[in-house]
Amino acid sequence: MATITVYGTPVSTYVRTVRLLLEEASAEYDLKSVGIFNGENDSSEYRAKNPFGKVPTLEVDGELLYETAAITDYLDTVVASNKFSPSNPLSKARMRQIMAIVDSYFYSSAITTIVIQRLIVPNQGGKTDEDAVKNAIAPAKTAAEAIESLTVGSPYLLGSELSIADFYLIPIFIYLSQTPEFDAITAQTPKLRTWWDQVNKLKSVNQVCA
Ligand SMILES: N[C@@H](CCC(=O)N[C@@H](CS)C(=O)NCC(=O)O)C(=O)O
Repeated sequence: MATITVYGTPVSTYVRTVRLLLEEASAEYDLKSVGIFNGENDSSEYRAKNPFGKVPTLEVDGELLYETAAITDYLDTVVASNKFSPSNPLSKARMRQIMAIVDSYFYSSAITTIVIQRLIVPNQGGKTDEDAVKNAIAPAKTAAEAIESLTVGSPYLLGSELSIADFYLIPIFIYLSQTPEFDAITAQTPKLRTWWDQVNKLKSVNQVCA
């Protein structure tokens, strides 16, 4: 079996996405710490692995792979026999659509703005930019409602089986649900609320996101 190393910090949502898949597949792996709040991700040593200075990066038997969509696709094939990608073409397209919505719209509004401003900035002695938070609510709500319209929502986003889409959205909800904006953003997403109540209790979620 290949030796799998994940570079990144356990608090990163995208690192959590990769680790959720690995835990659900019961795969062995090492996590090598690369901090994102102390500049480690910006070091020349790390940029040699990932030129964008983002986490995670995966190393498998000396091969480096970055970008979470590529990493999860690869790992799903090699450690999970494609268990986390639906075989039905439309369901698979829905999974990719949800992943792209997280990448392109949800992460920036929910994490880069709301979560950072509400949970990280005050924790580091700064003052929340209330205008930035207020302006991020509408795009976050649009993203949540778009996913709501694509999801089955019970028990998992695409139905009876966990997929990579769940691994993308769970880490976003973990943090967003700790902010006062969560209720407004999910006010019109009852299926996502039900989904969240269920996936929140998964053992892998407790292991990776605690
Ligand atoms: N497109 C990248 C995004 C990864 C990403 O944004 N990671 C964040 C942590 S969740 C990061 O490395 N942030 C550090 C920074 O931007 O300096 C992927 O899919 O892996």
